[in-house]
Amino acid sequence: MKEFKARIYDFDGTAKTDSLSLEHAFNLVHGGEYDVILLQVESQEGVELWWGKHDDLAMNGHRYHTGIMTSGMTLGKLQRATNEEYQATSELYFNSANVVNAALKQTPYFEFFEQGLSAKTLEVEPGREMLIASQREYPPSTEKNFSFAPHADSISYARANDSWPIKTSYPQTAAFITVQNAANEAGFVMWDYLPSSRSELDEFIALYGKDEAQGMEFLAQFESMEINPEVGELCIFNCRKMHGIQTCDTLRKTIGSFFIKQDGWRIFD
Ligand SMILES: O=C(O)CCC(=O)C(=O)O
Repeated sequence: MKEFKARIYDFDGTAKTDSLSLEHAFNLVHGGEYDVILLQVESQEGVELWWGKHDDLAMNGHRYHTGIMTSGMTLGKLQRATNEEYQATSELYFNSANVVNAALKQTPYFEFFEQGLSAKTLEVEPGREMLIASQREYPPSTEKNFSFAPHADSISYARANDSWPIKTSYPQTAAFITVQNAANEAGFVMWDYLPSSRSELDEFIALYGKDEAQGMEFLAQFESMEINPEVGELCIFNCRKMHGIQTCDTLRKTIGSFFIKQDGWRIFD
């Protein structure tokens, strides 16, 4: 199994270096031994090729959050839909996944996870395949703290709880590859705080939306770490813990997905 240069992080601030296969790194994060591992998986030129292959898909840009654009409608947007919005939003999500997944399966990004993790796509209901991945663009921003505000991701956290088919609270891992860094090297920040439900997460989002300083004060009670992945590094992390992307002063680009284990690794976004 191919191994990559790894930087392994802990909330105590230490970073260990090692050499790990993709699956070993994923198992360490998914099993809760570490919260963040960076793997140097591609060169700068290589990663631009990965990005270019996604660009060829010519997917429409979606504004997911104020500070981040994604290449397709991601799960985050579907999960924020209310009961009233769910039907229309889910049609858009699954239809667009249906259209782009065939092309995404030919990308070096997907092939990398297919080879290293034997990752398969995830069907939440028969015939309803989730999107594999998205390109993310962070345009230059003047936000005080974050381009992508602190949040946490769990496949079970839908607002339209009655309609969303996944109720199981799975351990969930995320990964993104950095294609281009912002000039100020805006970091990835993680807090040692795992909201226990969609409503607990929504309480934080409401607090942060109303008064960012109070939101930051709330998070300050938890240990945190700031990590600066380099271009070509894959950041593998426990996405159920709060995390965010600091304000980017120039364009930042990543490609990323989420993963759960259900009869092997499943990739979705
Ligand atoms: O792609 C990135 O920059 C990280 C995005 C993120 O926070 C996430 O996937 O939850």
